[in-house]
Amino acid sequence: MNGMITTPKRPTRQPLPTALDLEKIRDTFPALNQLVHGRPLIYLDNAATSQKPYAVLDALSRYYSRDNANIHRAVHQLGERATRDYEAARAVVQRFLNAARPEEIIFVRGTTEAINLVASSFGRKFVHAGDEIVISHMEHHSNIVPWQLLCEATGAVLRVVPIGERGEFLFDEYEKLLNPRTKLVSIVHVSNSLGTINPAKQIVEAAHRHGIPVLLDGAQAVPHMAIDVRTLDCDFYAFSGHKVYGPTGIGVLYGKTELLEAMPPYQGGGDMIASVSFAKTTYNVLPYKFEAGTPNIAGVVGLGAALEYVQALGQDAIADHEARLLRYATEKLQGVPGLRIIGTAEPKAAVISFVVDDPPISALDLGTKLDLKGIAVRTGHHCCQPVMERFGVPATARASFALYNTAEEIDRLAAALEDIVAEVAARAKPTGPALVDVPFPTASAESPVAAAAELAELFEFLNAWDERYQAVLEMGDKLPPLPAAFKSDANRVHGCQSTVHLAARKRPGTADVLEFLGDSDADLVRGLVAVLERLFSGQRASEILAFDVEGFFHRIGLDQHLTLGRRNGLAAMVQRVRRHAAAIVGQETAAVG
Ligand code: 7TS
Repeated sequence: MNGMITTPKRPTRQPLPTALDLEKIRDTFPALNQLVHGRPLIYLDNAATSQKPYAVLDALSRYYSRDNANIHRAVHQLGERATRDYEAARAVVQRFLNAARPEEIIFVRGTTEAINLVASSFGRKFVHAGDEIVISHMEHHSNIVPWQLLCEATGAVLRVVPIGERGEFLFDEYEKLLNPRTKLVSIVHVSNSLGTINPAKQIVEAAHRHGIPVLLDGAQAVPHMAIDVRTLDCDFYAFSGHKVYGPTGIGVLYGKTELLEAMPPYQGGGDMIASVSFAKTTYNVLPYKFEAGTPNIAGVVGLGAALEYVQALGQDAIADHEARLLRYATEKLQGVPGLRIIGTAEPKAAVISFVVDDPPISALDLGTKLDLKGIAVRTGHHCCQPVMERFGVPATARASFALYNTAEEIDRLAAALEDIVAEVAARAKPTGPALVDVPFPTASAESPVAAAAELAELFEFLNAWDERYQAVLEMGDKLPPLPAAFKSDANRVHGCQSTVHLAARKRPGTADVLEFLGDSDADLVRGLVAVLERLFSGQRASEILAFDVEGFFHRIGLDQHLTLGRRNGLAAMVQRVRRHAAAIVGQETAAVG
């Protein structure tokens, strides 16, 4: 188990001049003070979600322990207090964004729901067949898929602004896409996968010259810079509370009054109506028209506390500190042999996506190895598959910084990466043998059940996840590399974040024995391939199909430690093996029948 709040405090060296008192600030974020795999946590996954200060935790606790009541309907004290705090938080958000009116602030679950609200409501009213919606190539999936759904429903067309080599927004290409059919522009303010800060004001101005409204996805902008929706003059602005030190499950859609007034309700229910009869229902005024049902009251109160916390520290001081962190980290990471940063546009927020090309180390392995050193980064496609495809990589590792990160943490990240690169380079493998030499693995035991019992014995002997992880890696290390001829498209297993190939055959001279070989560019996945080979290769197809493989992974505790993406990848490999087994069983049945 990971240690919770057990470490003596790590000194917070501040070699970068900063107006923030980092030592004091870090004390107000309890989650930062813990051991992970026996090392002090270095949390660099802030673009996914940030940690929470006591100011937010206390506000949540105060609401639930003292003021908990439903809002807008109670005549009693608690209801009045809850309503007052909820609406006070709306005023905090209004000031935070410099919106003209509190009614322009709609509370939603997060950025994703804010964009879906606009796609659904604005889309229903204003978008028709042949119309166009403009997004960019660097959008998060939550600013792609809602528009694709709208296009499918209406016959509208999605147009995509390309991005350049450095991950920059190609403004000229954007302007070329604007035309009388364009009904909305929806662009990310700061990219979560590249860090690019887009020229939001100019994007809005160009669209407005054509009378086109603009939505800005501010999920990654709000934590890093002061936002003024009136200076930007955007029509909609969306952000999530949890990325700006607030609670999960709460976010904001800002919209200009005249647009929100013109849009139909998003969801029907309590609080969003003026009157209901079976003949006709009339809707409540803004913002309640868009806030059906009991909202996330505690979340709203917590979000208000988070934004006040950020403003009290000073958004300029935070931006300045993060800019120094970004410069320092960029310099340090560029010094790691074989490491390549993806996304080098100017200006950029404190987000660094990177890959290691030489020796090739998959993003998944980088993330897993860093985790074992107590360093939390994100790996994968970051919900930006088109960005990965644009840069020709399956995934990146991403370090994303927050106001509480320090230069010392960056030193430790760089040192950890150097160690990982050196360790992998030291055991670089020769290229695979010629095809004719390849021995398909024979059965490791009498049956899959017997093989599983042997594996379970090994894993049950190892208690901690890092020991089991090492055992899986060692098994992967012993896998012979897959010959290039087997790395065909047909053998590629899709659904994994890393590149995985699996080649199978019926063993010559047998009726129903399946043998297979696999490989992956990620050490952990290669280990999982080795586990599957030990379990199944050389076994009878019918026994493979009868074996409860999910139950086995649960029993040895692997499934709890794999992320959803990795579990999906493992499931895809298992499915491929089962498909080959089913094909053999099918042939057998066909032959018999
Ligand atoms: N837009 C951007 C630019 C984002 O980065 C994210 C979340 C979203 C929208 C969706 O926000 P949600 O709060 O509604 O989920 N980005 C990430 C990330 O980079 N890693 O995990 C979540």
